[in-house]
Amino acid sequence: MAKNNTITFYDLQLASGCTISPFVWATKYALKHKGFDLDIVPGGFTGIMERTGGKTERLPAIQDDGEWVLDSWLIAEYLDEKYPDRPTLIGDPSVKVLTQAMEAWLWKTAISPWMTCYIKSYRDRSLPQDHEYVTESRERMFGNTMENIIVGREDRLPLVPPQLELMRTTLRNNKWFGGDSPNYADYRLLAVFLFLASVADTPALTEDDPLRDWIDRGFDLYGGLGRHEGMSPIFGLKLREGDPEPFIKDPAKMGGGLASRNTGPQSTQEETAHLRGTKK
Ligand SMILES: N[C@@H](CCC(=O)N[C@@H](CS)C(=O)NCC(=O)O)C(=O)O
Repeated sequence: MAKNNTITFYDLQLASGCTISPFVWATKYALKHKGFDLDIVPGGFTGIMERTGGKTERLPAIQDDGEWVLDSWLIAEYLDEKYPDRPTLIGDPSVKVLTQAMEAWLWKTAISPWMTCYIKSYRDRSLPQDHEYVTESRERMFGNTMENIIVGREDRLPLVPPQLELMRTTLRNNKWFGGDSPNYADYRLLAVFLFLASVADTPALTEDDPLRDWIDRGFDLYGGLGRHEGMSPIFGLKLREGDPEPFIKDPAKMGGGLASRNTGPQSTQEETAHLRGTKK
């Protein structure tokens, strides 16, 4: 049982002290959701084994009254199991399955291209003692130099926002992915945008992106947990001629039956008239 309501949290930070990893961000939110105070063990990419006494090479990790728990998903499950009387993170097993599906999609759609745009600032913002490791490990991962990886990013950045319509459609009809209040699904997905804000040296989303409402509400949670001074604005992407529309502006193009509820002919007659060609 957490002593003094406090759980030891092994952070993965940039030089500014801001958390970088999406896994670590999601865990920070999960602990706050459960109402815990965090005893933060600071640090970056190098020295994780030393900081954790040889327990892990990867973060996040927590220690709850001496008990170690590793891995962001296992930590969330542990918290729900150990503290069932506190607000639920996952609840029904389908939340985990669907969130993992959504997250896999979002990583492929957004984190992958963003990594190729922000890898250099990711390294430049890391702790000085991490620079060499981050440079070498990430250049090995990409098979290219940091400087080369980011070439052409102004052409790639505008291609990402139009791909995020799935999230916009969902949030048009729901306040949170958790429904009326946020749950672990929100934290896993918000973590991608928190990661973005921790490394973005130029904005990735347009000022008027409808995702902004959910992102801002998410960053503001728990006393502004996602508002660290080391983070950068993610809205303000300037589009150039020929760039694709960043999001669907006409709700009529969103595929009626999916998002609307059939409450009788009244609710469908306009669409029916359109289908039958009898619309006046
Ligand atoms: N499955 C693990 C993944 C953890 C993980 O890969 N963490 C990365 C941070 S993004 C890490 O610790 N990297 C250390 C390194 O790059 O050396 C989880 O969900 O916690």
